[in-house]
Amino acid sequence: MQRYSALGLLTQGLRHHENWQRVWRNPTPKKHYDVIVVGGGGHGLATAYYLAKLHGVTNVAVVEKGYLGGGNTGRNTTIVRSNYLWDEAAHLYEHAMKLWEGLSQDLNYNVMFSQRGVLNLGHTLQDMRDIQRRVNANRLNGIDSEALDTQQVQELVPIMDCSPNTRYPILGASWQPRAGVARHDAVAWGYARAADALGVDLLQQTEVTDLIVEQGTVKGVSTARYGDLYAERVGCVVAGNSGVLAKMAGFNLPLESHPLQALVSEPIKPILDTVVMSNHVHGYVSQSDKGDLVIGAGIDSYNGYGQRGSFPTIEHTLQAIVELFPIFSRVRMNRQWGGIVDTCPDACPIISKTPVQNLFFNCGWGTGGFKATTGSGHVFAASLAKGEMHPLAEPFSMFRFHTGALVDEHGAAGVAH
Ligand code: FAD
Ligand code: PYC
Repeated sequence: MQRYSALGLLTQGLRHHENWQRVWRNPTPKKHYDVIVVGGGGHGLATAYYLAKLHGVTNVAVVEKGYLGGGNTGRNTTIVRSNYLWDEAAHLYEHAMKLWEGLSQDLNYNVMFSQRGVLNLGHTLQDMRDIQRRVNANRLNGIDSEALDTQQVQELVPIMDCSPNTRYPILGASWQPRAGVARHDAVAWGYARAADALGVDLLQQTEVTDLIVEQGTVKGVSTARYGDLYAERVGCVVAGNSGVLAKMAGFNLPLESHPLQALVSEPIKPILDTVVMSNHVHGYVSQSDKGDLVIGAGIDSYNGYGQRGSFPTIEHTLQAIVELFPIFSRVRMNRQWGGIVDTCPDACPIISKTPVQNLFFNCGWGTGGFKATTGSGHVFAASLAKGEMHPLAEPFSMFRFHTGALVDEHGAAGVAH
């Protein structure tokens, strides 16, 4: 497992600061772009980077209403894995995983991708049957995946209570050794810096207030800060705000926006060197390189845009985590926050053309899009450059909700919905 020295972390921190200052001053926007990407999260920034790097499309603006990476990209719990059930999803997430494996070198920026493995626990016979089914499907797709029994789980995580008398006895788990975590702000900064170096305009504090549509074709965006900006193609990558942008263009998306919460503890000595998730008990935990326990919950069941979340959800998660890890019962919480995730009925994304010509959407990643940042940006860039959807994106058209060709990944979503 990769670990980082204190000096390495400090250097990385200074580089973040340096990049923040460099990118912070917005360039003077052009009036006309080849592509405007709305949303400066990881997916939007990755899209801009691959457009410039792989397709030679450098006349690109990323228009972000806040600061780069300040949405879900900077709020997630950084779990990266590709153990999805259905071929369509498995291919897309495994494509992303392969890009993760070379990302620090590609960007010349350490995104601290650490392949420390992810366990998805099973607590009932039905959980174990679902795990076995998914592991088999993963292996048929060439994805590293194993089904472990209680004893094997205990060996991997000695501090977890695997005894049979607990409230949620652990019957086993799925295990993906190549899965892990990455540093989420470094991912945003790495892509931003590389896109900036290739000539992409990064326009922060610039909210898109309307989409300019004439005779069924998008012509550009109206912004609060710079007025109208025109483009040949517009790609919207705005996560929980996607429904709002779709409404501007005159159509609806089958998305719900829900708060999803996480928290970190005070930093403690290294104690957990893998990622433990339990969909059944609605909680998951890893330990960051700084030493904090990174803990996340299931989604809040109500719709909302408040980036906080409700107390009962996080209380339930902490009860479950303490049941699994009694040793954590006296660790203090440091920070708690929420993000707004955009969930689709089949727990899969939308990467798609829309009823408006030259307007594309990439959204619906819900609770699981951080791991897809690389692959999503890669296939969306190809789609925007060519005007045709990349083959890996095809199954995720918004029109699947008309045809019924859903890709139901609720079981692999990893987080309770
Ligand atoms: P964002 O990072 O949200 O970027 C969208 C951007 O669009 C924002 O910066 C926003 O300000 C901007 N925007 C919105 N409206 C406008 C507008 N009108 N004009 C201009 N800009 C606009 N996924 C995993 O794979 N693993 C995890 O462990 C994981 N944990 C999570 C934990 C939490 C608590 C949360 C909230 C999410 C988690 N996720 C996880 C999901 C993951 O964070 C998201 O799916 C992913 O980050 C989405 O990236 P994005 O770039 O599409 O969205
Ligand atoms: O999709 O693996 C995931 C995930 C973990 C935490 C939130 N989402």
